[in-house]
Amino acid sequence: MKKILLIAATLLLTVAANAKVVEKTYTVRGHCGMCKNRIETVAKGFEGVQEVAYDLKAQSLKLTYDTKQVKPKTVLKAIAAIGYDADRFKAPQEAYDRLEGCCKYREIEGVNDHAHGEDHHHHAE
Ligand SMILES: [Cu+2]
Repeated sequence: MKKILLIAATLLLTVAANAKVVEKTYTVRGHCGMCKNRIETVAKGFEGVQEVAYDLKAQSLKLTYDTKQVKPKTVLKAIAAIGYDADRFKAPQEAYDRLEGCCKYREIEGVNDHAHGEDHHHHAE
């Protein structure tokens, strides 16, 4: 029993000492200042997220976060849930439909470059 407690204590200390802040950038779709606000507000709401910066022109979200407290996956999923495609998480159609007209980034192109046409599939029927 004593040994188990010792191991548990050692693990706890190791975890506390390993708090690690990293900065990463993800592709997040958006179209106007309102999108920027909403995306940043959601991201900031997570404990462990220290800084957020959404770049409308680059369609990218920079996250500065503590890897021990939060996973970027969680943040990106929450952003997708309010209507914005975030990295590999695509916003559900119903969430996208609730966006204001000025935010409909799937219909209004222009911020993006068209070089990578990943969404331009043609259906035979
Ligand atoms: Cu918008």
